[in-house]
Amino acid sequence: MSIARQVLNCFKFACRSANISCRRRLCTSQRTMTSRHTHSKRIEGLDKNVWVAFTSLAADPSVVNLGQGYPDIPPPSYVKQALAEAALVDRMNQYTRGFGHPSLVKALSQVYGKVYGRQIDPFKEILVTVGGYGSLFSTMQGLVEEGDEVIIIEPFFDCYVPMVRMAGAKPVLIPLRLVKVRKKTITSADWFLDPDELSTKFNSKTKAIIINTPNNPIGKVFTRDELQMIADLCIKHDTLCFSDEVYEWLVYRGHQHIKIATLPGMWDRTITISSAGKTFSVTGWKLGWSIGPEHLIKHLQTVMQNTLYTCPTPLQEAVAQGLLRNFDLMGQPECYFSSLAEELEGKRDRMAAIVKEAGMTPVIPEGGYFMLVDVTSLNQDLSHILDDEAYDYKFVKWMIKEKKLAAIPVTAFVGDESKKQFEKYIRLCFIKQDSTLDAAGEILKNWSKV
Ligand code: IK2
Repeated sequence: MSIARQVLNCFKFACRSANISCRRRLCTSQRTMTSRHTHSKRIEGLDKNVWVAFTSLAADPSVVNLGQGYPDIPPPSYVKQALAEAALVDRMNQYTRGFGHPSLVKALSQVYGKVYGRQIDPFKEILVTVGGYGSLFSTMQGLVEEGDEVIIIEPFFDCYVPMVRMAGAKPVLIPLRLVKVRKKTITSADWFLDPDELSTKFNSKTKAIIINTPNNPIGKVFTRDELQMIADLCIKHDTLCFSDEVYEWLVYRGHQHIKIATLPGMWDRTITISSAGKTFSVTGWKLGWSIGPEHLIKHLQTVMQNTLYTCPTPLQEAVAQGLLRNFDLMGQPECYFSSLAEELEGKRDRMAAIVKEAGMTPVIPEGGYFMLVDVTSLNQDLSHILDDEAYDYKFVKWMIKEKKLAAIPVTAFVGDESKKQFEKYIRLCFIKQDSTLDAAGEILKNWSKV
């Protein structure tokens, strides 16, 4: 065999072996990947998410979007201006204090000092995080552990259950129940928490109860008596309370937002969560905060310093400016904390009228910017949709496709056992420009026309 031929054969052999061993290595590595590197137990069963599913469906510009809760009205110009100005200051473009930019935590302590009627230490009793979500996450990770139980009131903001599970604890659900009264108008106040039923949910494993007032999605504003009843149980069973109050300023006439942390004996056991996104109609800024006693907040701070470390400095500076401006205006009609609620009350009433005209039944919210709507009376037959999903999921998907109107299905906010109770409800968001509400009105007016 010529030298050239021998060299060629050698080369072919080398290539073949390399190929085989490469393929073998690939197979072995694939086997290893599927058997060892699967998801962690912490996230098991948590892959489905209503926002991921419905935000993409509503993204089509021909769809009128009353789904996810964000304003399409402009935020106050002074917060946008403050952000632009902050970005022009060089040091504002660098990291700031991890637990909250000093000017923001000071502004928060000023505003909330007035609301709570107590001094709030800006550095020890406040943590600034990435949105209300970040506040909830650091609360759950910092204070809840394996074997704990956490009581959650249905319908609930959907991330509570996954966050409790990711902390290794068990969510214990209790539904709000609709008082059976024959009335022309149903409001969120007609949904109540049965005190006897709630007391059966507390036991020695109960670490905390999560409350949300004003509530998303139902719009219920818990009364002082209801909060006192919850507080009594927390004190009796020595549990914590996580109070999600991101809609704290959005309360309509005749109702009052009360902070459970201000009830006797509750400050020491309560973390209160709020959001700049909801306060100033800037949901894209994703800034939130937790307020509570130092002995609890310090554990949330530990989570923050080891996960996200800090939040964007210019955004924090702009929110601080917005808070200080409105602190000076508190009690006056121009204060955004109250003027936004006034503006929204008109939109709420308009939305309710539109929905009624279309033959559906609204649940008039006392607070927040969502309205539950009972679609039972439409008798929309969806039996041709074979998906194994709750009626409201099918209804909203059908409505987006056929009617070009997006909403959120309410069973996304409840556990399996309560799905039947809520599957004929959809949630509409009404913090929208009049033109958006008009467009929704047109769709609903022409509902029965093909
Ligand atoms: N807590 C509640 C009760 C919320 O509603 C939200 C945000 N809203 O979600 C949009 C929707 O329901 O359509 C949060 C916490 C989270 O707040 P943030 O956006 O500041 O993270």
